[in-house]
Amino acid sequence: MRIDLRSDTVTQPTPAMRTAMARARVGDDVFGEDPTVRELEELGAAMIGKEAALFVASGTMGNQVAVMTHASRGDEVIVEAEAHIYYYEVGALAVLAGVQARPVVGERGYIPPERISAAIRPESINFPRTALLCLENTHNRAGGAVITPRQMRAMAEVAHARGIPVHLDGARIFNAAVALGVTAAELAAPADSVMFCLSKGLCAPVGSLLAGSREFIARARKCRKMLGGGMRQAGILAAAGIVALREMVERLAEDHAKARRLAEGLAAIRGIAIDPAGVETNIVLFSVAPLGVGSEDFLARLAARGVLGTSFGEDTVRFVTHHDVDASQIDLALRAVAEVVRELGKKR
Ligand code: TLP
Repeated sequence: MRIDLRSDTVTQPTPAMRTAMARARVGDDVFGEDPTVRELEELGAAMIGKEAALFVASGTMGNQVAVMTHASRGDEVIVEAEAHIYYYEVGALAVLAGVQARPVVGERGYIPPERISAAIRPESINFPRTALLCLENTHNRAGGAVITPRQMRAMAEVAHARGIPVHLDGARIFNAAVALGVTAAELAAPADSVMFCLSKGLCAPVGSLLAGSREFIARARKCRKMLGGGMRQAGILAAAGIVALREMVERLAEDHAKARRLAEGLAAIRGIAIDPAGVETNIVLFSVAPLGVGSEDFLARLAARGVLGTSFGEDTVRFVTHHDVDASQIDLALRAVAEVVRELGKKR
């Protein structure tokens, strides 16, 4: 038995994707001649409500290309203190974009506007220029927390009022949209650029899109090329992305239902600390602190029973539900957790 709850990135491409990939018409995308990439970029731009989009190799590449396009070396970029772009991208803000991050602590991914306002640098010979505000929806380290359109607008407004553009890391923007019952375009409207992933809950094998104005995307295209992201006959990959956007968005609600089942099951196990009400999408965070073990130790015992998760801190574990685990496997995973808890109880 192997139940992989490490991430929605582990999803396999669907049979429809493999068929589309095999049949894709392709060309050299650096010459702008791949019709399937162009179709994906147009579809993605329309669905996210922006003028244009750019197919990139990964969410990380999309985020970093965005920062490089918005900001210059030595600029400062405001990020939520646990945002992926800052926490999980190997220091790329510093290394690739050459910017300095200004982390601001948020509440479940939402940064109260007055905290954003306070972090914006006034003009001074001593200060870097605040060049960009980065937001994340859903917020990964906040446990897939959803940020509403009203909150998105409130955060973007303070930046825009000071002439600062806004980038949205919308790796799981469709999870947020489905959970809220709004369109992804509505959520992305306050942002000047948005990155969203095809390779997470939407099950495409590879790729993300960066969207924005036509002028922004033209400049971003050069940054992508600089990073080695000009992918030639990328239509093979884009074909799966088109299926992801056309067929896989609405079903994200099923992943959310499975996460809820998982959260409620975990809440019923003594020794697991979780607030099921905090589970809004497909990410489930819980603490094993009451068991007196660290998350790595807990995960190793769980892996020995075929259930995989990731460590999200000393005693925090993350499970992510997705297309390739069904409700019965969620129940099996819960049984394995209960067994590990029993085993640890005996040890003490
Ligand atoms: N996140 C991965 C890990 O890196 C943690 C995961 O398993 O959740 N933005 C957000 C909000 C993300 O969660 C991720 C991936 C990315 C960007 C980067 O996407 P990739 O992995 O395609 O570079």
